[in-house]
Amino acid sequence: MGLLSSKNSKAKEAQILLLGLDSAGKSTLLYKLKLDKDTTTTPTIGFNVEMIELEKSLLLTVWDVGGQEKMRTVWGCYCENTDGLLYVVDSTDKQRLEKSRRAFEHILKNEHIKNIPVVLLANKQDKPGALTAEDITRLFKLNKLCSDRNWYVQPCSAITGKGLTEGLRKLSEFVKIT
Ligand SMILES: Nc1nc2c(ncn2[C@@H]2O[C@H](COP(=O)(O)OP(=O)(O)OP(=O)(O)O)[C@@H](O)[C@H]2O)c(=O)[nH]1
Ligand SMILES: [Mg+2]
Repeated sequence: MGLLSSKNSKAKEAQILLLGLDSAGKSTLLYKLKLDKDTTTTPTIGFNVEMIELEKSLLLTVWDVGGQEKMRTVWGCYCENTDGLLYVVDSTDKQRLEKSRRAFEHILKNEHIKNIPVVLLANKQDKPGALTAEDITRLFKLNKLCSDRNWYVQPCSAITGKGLTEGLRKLSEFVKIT
């Protein structure tokens, strides 16, 4: 189920959907992972897509869809054929945490991503006052919301790069066993 197609006899390919509110840091982290350098982003209208080879045996195609209000209405269109969801939260944006939680809860109901594994990235940990992974687990009520799937919360910073590979690796592990 989890691994969609084989490009050759060795490497498997998986489709990863990268979602989260606008300004959560999706594009910054995608390009940090892909290019290992800092990029200046502009709000994503539409999507970015990049292939990331985390290990020789698994090629990830990561779809980074814009998170602005208008874009959120089309998130559902990107869910088909998805093997894993990366959901990015700005851990310092306490005012919009509930909005982010609601958007997350809504997308989890999409039938195409029913039961697929989720890694929630608690981003912007380099900033003072960032909520911890434990805070976000509790505030998002993840035990309840994700009781039907594998899930994990990874603290990270798209600016320093800390935690990004770990988050992606965790999702890859889940995708392989799903
Ligand atoms: N300090 C800090 N700033 C970050 C981090 N990640 C992203 N940012 C900043 O947050 C802003 C928004 O980042 P983007 O990557 O464009 O956000 P996005 O989620 O792609 O937003 P949309 O495309 O509108 O959905 C930029 O100014 C980034 O430099 C982080 O980990 N730490
Ligand atoms: Mg973006």
